[in-house]
Amino acid sequence: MARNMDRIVSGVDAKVVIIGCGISGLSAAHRLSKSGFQHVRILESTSRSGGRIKTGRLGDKVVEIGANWIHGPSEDNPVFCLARQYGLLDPEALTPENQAIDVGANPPWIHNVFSSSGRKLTSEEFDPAKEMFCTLLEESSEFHSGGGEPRASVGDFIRSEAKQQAAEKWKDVDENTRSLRMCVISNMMKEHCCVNGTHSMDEVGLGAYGLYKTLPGLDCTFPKGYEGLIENLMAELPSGLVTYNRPVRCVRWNNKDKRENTLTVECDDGERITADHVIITVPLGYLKKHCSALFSPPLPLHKLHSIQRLGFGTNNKIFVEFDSPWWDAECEVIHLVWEDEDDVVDQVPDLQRSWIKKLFGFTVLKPTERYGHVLCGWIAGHESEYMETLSEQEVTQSITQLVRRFTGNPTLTPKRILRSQWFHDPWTGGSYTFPGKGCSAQDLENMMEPLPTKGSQAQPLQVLFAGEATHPCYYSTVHGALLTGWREADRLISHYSSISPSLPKSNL
Ligand code: 6YU
Repeated sequence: MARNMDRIVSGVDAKVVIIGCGISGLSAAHRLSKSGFQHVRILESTSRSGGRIKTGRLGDKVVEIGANWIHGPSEDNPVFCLARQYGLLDPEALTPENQAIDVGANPPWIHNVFSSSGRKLTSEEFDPAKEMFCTLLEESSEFHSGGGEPRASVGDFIRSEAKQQAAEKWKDVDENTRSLRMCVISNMMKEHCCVNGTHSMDEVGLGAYGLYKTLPGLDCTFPKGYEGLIENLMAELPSGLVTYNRPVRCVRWNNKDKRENTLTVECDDGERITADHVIITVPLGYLKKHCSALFSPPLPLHKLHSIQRLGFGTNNKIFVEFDSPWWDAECEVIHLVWEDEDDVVDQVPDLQRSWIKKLFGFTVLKPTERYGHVLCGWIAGHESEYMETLSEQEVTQSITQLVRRFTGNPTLTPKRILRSQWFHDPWTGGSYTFPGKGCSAQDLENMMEPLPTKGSQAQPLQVLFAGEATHPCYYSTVHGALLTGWREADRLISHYSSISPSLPKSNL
């Protein structure tokens, strides 16, 4: 496990207010409280802890509305280490073999592939296209922003390379198979819109794509729900530390009026809370919309530009339960390939009529003994945001038509469905961060930089920034978010231990 500062700062009186009780706010509070900070408070806008870690129910089945997997469950992943410590994982996730598997961002899932004419595709039709796509995606990670990249976005790069390579490598393949393989590439693009939480791969910057780093370990889930992690961390905090239903409206920092406190947090209900330090953990989606109202004086320009340049899109899930499976017993992911998409597309032409075409397919909830026959459909982008506006009945109808068409079985009927609606969550505004076009490592540096910025004569470390969008290489993940909470707590612990003597302390 990542080590903490190994320090306890005896009885720090400083008042620390943390905005947001997701994993980053919680991990910051946890570390500060364990390190001798006596006045730590979390203000949370909703009635629950966890933020984008949110476990729900489909009938009697536990399903994840938000974060799904521990990405890279191995020794350097603090989420894995905590989950193991709290006894939250299945035995196979704990094995050294599982921790050693290194597949980068491509889990080796067993797939079934169906096409829009109701046919199951052969591996000859699917595998060469998948291989080409994966190679191009890997190449996309190798550019470093600096102007040398051949295209502005990952989408542009993959589309132009795929078309060129298909014409060369597959010139002897018959026209229909070649066209179908290009449709498979469109399907992969849509899948990666979900992985990246973006509307289109055309919005993901090619130069910055390689900033994201993976950890070894085959992704695993929490059998009783991701929220178990939140519950265990909450149980170790002093009671009453979190105030719920308390949205923050404005952080007034750098107040030069000597009669008032330098730093004040103003809540929606009008309450004003003075503090020595504020840790902001609100999602990037919220910041994009509200940063001009949330800070007074406004954030420095370089920070504002980075908030705009970084991307924050929507990835939603649609859980669908069936009485019996229509997929193979060993199948882990189902791809749905539209046969009219050989132009390498990841957006639909008409949202209202064809939003469902953006759903790339389903993952199968495993093991079957635990979940029965439940699929999780994945849909990203504006099509996903439009889906959120429909009634559950309308979504069910579209899903029913979709599976009937792709399987050629007109009797298939979902038993029940449940979908997420992250875009319309007023405190999130989408799902997670991706590097937009023109982004670089500097943007993530700017995101995490505390205020006032270096060189200022004002009281230091007034406003600190944590949350997944502030991690230099694990943005968009739970482990990234958790590490940023620890990072900002450690920043304050260092600050106070350079002022007051520190005592040694064992690990958390
Ligand atoms: C992961 C996964 N996963 C699926 C889906 C989603 C996300 N992630 P929080 O938002 O939690 O907390 C902020 C709080 O602030 C919140 O409670 C608010 O209510 C509150 N707040 C806001 N405004 C406020 C105000 N004004 N006043 C007071 N309070 C306020 N991560 O590790 N595994 O499987 C997935 C997935 C559908 C939506 C995910 C996953 C992302 C994580 O959920 C997320 O990063 C953290 O929970 C965020 O915690 P936080 O504390 O920062 O914010 C190659 C390559 C490509 C690169 N990308 C790889 C992508 C891999 C990511 N894949 C994710 C996939 C899924 C399926």
